[in-house]
Amino acid sequence: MDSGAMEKQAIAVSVNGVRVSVVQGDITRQATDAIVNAANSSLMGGGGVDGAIHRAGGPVILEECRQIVSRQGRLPAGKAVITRGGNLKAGFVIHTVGPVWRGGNREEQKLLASAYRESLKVAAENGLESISFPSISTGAYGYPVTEAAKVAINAVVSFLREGVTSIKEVVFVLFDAATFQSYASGLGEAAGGSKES
Ligand code: AR6
Repeated sequence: MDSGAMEKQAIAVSVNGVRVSVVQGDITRQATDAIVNAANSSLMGGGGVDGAIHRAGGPVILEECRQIVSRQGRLPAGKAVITRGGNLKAGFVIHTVGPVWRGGNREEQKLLASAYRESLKVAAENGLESISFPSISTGAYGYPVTEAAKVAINAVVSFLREGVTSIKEVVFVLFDAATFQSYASGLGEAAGGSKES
């Protein structure tokens, strides 16, 4: 079965000419120019979406992550770097690190928003046109999903409204139904852009 057929499509909106949509599915199967990895500061792989991306993309990703860490050290929360995508359909992986949830008063919101913004900045600096995001920090890192969805969508929408870049499409790819619902409602509420469907 084609991976597209397995995706549950919710809504798509247009923000400053950029299509922003929410689907339920497996981000490793996305054919956008880049997919974003919810990594940890070591960039050495892990569980969750990180493990899935390294498994699907193959050793080239880890090799490039090693080079990045040897050049610039561990990647702080809220920052992003780019590697090739190896065997993935996506040509590139943008690795970012979300905050660990510690109750909400430890700059979690700021760091989560920064993870989305910095990933978009890296995509634009590399002239990429399409990018897929997972739900950063809401798995192992424990960020409550409803709040994370709002932060994620607001960060993306405000970045896109600030100016035109190479980016033409942003897709949130959510693995499970509850996370998908949170992002679908979040996008419906937040984006004052024109609705496509
Ligand atoms: N496609 C899309 N989303 C996925 C996939 C997939 N293939 N697999 C899991 N998810 P998590 P975090 C969802 O834990 O909270 C890692 O070990 C998952 O259901 O992957 O940022 C890293 O190395 C959840 O909704 O990331 C770090 O140590 C979301 O992705 C740590 O976990 C994020 O869950 C990062 O934790």
